[in-house]
Amino acid sequence: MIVKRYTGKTAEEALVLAKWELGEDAIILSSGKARDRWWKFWEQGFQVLVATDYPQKTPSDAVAESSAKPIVGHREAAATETLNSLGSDAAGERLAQVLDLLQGLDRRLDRIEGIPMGVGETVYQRLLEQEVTESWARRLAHEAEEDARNEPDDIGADPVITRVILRHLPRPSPISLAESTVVVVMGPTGSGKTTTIAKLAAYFHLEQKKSVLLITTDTFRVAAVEQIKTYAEILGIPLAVALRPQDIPDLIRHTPADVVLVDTAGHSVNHALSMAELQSIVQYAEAREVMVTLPATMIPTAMVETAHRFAGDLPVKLCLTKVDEARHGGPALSALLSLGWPVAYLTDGQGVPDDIRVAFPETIAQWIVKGAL
Ligand SMILES: Nc1nc2c(ncn2[C@@H]2O[C@H](COP(=O)(O)OP(=O)(O)OP(=O)(O)O)[C@@H](O)[C@H]2O)c(=O)[nH]1
Ligand SMILES: [Mg+2]
Repeated sequence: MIVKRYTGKTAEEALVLAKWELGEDAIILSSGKARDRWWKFWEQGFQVLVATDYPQKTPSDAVAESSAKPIVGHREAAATETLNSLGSDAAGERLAQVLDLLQGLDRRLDRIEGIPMGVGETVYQRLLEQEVTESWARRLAHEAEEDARNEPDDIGADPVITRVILRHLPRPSPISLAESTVVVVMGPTGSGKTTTIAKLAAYFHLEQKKSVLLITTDTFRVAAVEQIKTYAEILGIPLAVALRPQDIPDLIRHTPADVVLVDTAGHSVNHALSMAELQSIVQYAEAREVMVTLPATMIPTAMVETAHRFAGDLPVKLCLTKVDEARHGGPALSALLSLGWPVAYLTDGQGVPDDIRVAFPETIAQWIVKGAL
């Protein structure tokens, strides 16, 4: 007896394939939706499990058959045999028992097939441990499995994880100082906008020896101006306060600088008016760059939605903040992979100016592989 599984886009297609290969006498043991194996998650369709019986024949039967129907004789005989055996109660019962047994075997085989194997399994488990989302862990594990198939040597899980992550993350896009640059920084409340601006101001002013102007539009929060004023004074750079977005062009004209960093008030993405004001700040500032600060402590779905709400139609770059506070890198990685937007910086502490770095994909991959930056 032969038992085989056939899959097709439709049940008919699977059945035609089965009948074509095993003949009309093939018996359908089970049918249904193709099972969703973890490494073939894109596969959809139907499957049929089919059995056919090639009976033992006596030499005289074989000679008689071969002279009558030389090509399809054995199938005809099998069909007759099956019908005959079904005609007898005892034989029919035996056949039913055999089929039951085979179905049981098939289920066990399925369970074995469903367990991820080899490199793919290791990568999958490691990514889940780092709280990468299930769908990204599966996708990256599948790629690792594919790579391993084309690669004779076992290079170990860490390089494989690094490679599949690097394949998806864009190159970093730190602020470019090719010409005079205005950067508007926006993001959720307390996400680290002002602190990140202070870190960047220190870097451009102290290390790159550039002239820097800070503009704050955050006149809502008590002590917001004081906070950024303190940084400006320590760094010895000018600070201007814009009471309305319309004031920004004059402020920039009044104090020209190589880099203008515009701070904004923290907003909830649910506040439509605030979102509209942010858009207007970007327009009046004629910003060359818009950067959205996203804490790495957020859950991936919230990060993706928040980024979209702040960006609106603008092309923005991301700054991943509070990396040091995140339990694992997986949620942030998953969000970055889903967004596919350029990432400029990672910040990993409250220290100004030290706790900021360019978001090299290698650094993010290392965060996942080693569990820390
Ligand atoms: N651990 C950690 N804390 C950070 C980081 N960046 C900022 N913070 C802290 O987060 C808190 C909020 O930072 P701010 O820079 O004031 O955040 P903000 O987005 O300007 O806040 P609002 O203007 O109120 O919306 C402060 O206590 C910062 O010191 C970081 O990378 N890691
Ligand atoms: Mg602030």
